[in-house]
Amino acid sequence: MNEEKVEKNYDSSAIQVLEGLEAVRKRPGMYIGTTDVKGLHHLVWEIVDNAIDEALAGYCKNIEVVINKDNSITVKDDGRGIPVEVHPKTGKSTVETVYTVLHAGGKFGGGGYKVSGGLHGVGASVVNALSKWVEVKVYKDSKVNYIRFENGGHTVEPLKVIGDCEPNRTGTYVTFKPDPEIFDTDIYDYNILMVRIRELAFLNKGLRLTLRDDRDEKDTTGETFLYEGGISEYVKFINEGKTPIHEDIIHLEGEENDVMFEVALQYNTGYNSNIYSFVNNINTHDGGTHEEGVKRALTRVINNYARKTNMLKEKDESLTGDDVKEGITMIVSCKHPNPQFEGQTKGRLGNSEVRKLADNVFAAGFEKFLLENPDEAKLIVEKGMLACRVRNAAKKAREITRKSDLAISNFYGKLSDCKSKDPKVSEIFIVEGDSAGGSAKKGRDSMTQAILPLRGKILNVEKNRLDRALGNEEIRTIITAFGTGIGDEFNLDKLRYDKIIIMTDADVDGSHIRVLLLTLFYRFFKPIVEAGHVYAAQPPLYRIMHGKVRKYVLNDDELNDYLNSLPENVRDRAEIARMKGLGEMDAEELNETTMDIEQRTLRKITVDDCMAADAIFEKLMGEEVEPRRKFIEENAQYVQNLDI
Ligand code: 0RA
Repeated sequence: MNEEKVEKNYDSSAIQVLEGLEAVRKRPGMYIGTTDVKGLHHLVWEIVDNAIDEALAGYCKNIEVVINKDNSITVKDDGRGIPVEVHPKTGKSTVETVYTVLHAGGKFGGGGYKVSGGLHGVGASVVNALSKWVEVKVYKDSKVNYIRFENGGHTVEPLKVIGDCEPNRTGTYVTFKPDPEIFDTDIYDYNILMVRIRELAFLNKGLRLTLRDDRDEKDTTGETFLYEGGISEYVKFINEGKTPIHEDIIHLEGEENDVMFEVALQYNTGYNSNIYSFVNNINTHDGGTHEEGVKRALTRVINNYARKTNMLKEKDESLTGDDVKEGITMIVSCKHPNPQFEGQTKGRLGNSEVRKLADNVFAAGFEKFLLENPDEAKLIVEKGMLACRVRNAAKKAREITRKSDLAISNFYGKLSDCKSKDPKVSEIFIVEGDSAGGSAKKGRDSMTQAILPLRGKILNVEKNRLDRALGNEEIRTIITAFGTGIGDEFNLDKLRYDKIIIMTDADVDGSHIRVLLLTLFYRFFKPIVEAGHVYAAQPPLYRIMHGKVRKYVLNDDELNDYLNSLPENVRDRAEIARMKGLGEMDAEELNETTMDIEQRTLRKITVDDCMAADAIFEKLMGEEVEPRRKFIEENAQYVQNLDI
């Protein structure tokens, strides 16, 4: 609308005001994005944002959102109250102006430090335009002021005093009912509101936000969100259920020229990164200068520290941004009086001065943390170094598997595939040794069970680095058999088997192979493990024979239980044999005890199992033979436990 005219002529301004709101009703999408559930909830955020602005200006401590019985929404704040006096430009009260003049919020609202505002940032007048009715109550100067609009922003009751209030009570209460003619749905979703309100509480420390659902008779008090720790508590919340590698959350903040910047982070034992950044409480999905500044500083500071402490040697390559990101949970939040949003969806912060502020604040604080907490620092650096090694090994593996292009005949010579091509019913047994492999082939259900025997030479792998192990033909066969590819090309959907079953003996050689396989899975096929496709077969430890009965049991407890269940005269004559290995069983026995879907027990392998194996593998790769031997002997029990 043309503001020059507004100033000159109040009557024509009234007409233009309605034309403005009418434009919003004609094309709601232009103002609030959509008219679906998302748009419906967007109205709430427009009103809540105004209250948050008042909080950021330092005048409001409590915001309450109520879903009323009729799916109207009330937002109450205890700020100064929207000004009620006549506005010089419109000749109407400022409240009415704010609610009826498009884009008036910022200009008429008294300027100040407006940092919030949704993607569209259009404010109260748009909510009014898209509502069946709106009521605003302003508490200030001991008076309760009231105004009501209907049917897309027509003022039906101009601002008037409807009562008195306590002298120190101030605030703004807004209730609106979205117009069902505009929106596809008029039902508010508690969870959508709760998640964002909780997020706003994390992002604005010390601000109390309450959500109450009056449609729900059981909800009498609502849920209150108040986080004195702000984004630190957000990090803690995200890391719930994960295992942190350092106890204290690192929380750093700084300010320059009215730009406020803060970051909170904590590493966990996982390998995913959870990095969320915000500008003026809005999630910047595509990052931007605030996030870049932190990431750049994070990478630089960790590398400098690792070099200084000689964890990274001169010959070692530096860690990349991706390396130091594994297992990190981080919230970056910036409050900027004049943010520039860039990109297709405006999800990227463009202001270049923020990069430097973020870098400076983060680098100084994070370096201090590393120096003061050497134990934690070591864990963080080691985590990055492991990621770096895995990245390089994966790269090598890709080169090798691509180069060798595994001869198909050779591949099928080793693998006895199942007839079914349906991954949902297919399984592959990775079996230690040719003789067990032979029995497994004879004893299997060839429709659904594939057998891949591994020969002895795989045992030598501890002398090699993992990348060289990937040059090993047996291992390449595994990779080819899975069908998923590796590294960047990995695709879980292409996995050819629902179950990958490791079948090895419970001795040192068997442990060895298990450690190698689990390490391999951990480093190259994590998603397969995570999706629960990897299992360990559980061959029996004892065979008990009496009369015509042959019974197999998995361990000593089961043996004792079984023997105790027999009558004494039978028990005394029972023959107990300790099974030495898979090779000892014939095809029928192997099927019956270990492979048959109806009778066997499988143990699901977890990522934690693989991580433990990976740690052992690191030790096994050592150069000297004697400590390695010793280690295997000492840990044989533990290594076996991986499988029990
Ligand atoms: C500008 C100036 C004043 C208050 C506000 C804006 C204000 C706006 C909103 C919107 C929702 N809640 C709000 N609370 C306050 C201060 C006016 C004065 O000093 O009296």
